[in-house]
Amino acid sequence: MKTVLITGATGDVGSHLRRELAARYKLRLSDKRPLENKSKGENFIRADISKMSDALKITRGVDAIVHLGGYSVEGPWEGILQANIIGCYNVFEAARRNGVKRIIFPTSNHAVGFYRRDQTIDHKVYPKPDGRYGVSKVFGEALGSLYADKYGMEMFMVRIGNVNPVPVDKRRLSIWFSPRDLAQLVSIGIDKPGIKFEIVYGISGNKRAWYDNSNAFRLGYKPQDDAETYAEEVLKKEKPGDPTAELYQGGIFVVAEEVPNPAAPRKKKRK
Ligand code: 15L
Repeated sequence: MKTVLITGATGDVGSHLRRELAARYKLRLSDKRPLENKSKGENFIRADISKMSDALKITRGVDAIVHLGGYSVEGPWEGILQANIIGCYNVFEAARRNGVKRIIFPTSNHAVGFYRRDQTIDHKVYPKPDGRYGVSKVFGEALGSLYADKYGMEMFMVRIGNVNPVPVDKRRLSIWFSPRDLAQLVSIGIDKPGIKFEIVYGISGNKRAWYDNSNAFRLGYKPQDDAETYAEEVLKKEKPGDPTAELYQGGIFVVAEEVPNPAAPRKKKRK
């Protein structure tokens, strides 16, 4: 059984993956935050990937890395710089030094969020990030490309839409990614032989998708879910949104200045 490191394991996507992949791999979980609901037998290492020493420690001796750790929404530059630029570099570089070849990097729909919703885009389009967070994901994709070409590492980039048990609004009907489809695509990233550098879209088989996900299908991905099942219910509840945001695939990220990260430690108010 392969040993797989999941960074950012306490987050939303990490928690779904922990559950879905537990029987398939020996998981090593890590995060900056403590793992509160640790089940018996789970192997957790608390680590801050903005420190190279921590990145070296957690990546030692694994067969593959699913690098979820980092800032997961639009936010202030300093946080994104530490977690998504320095942290991502540290994890990729630590993997190289420890001889770990395979990395699954969950990039984001926000790496291409400034494409319009009336466009269908594939894995070859030029990035169009919709904020600082999107830029940090493009950085991860570029670093993955460098490490694949220069060091022969195997990089599987998943531009994730929105992972949720059910789609939550109209925009997410296009980019919804069910937990079991997420697990299937990540497993392809871990197990498929011969990967060099691939970009795929992390979405279910959604009827309203604005991605041409043929690269994922070519690699064997067969989504089991389609957000359309929930469309009627979701659209009934939908309220009109910001008209500019509605034009673009990235939604409110294209207009947001700072969306606070609910996972970040709260600043104390000054008296
Ligand atoms: C993302 O990349 C975020 O990590 C997630 O929190 C959602 O905001 C998602 O995109 C989305 O666009 O719905």
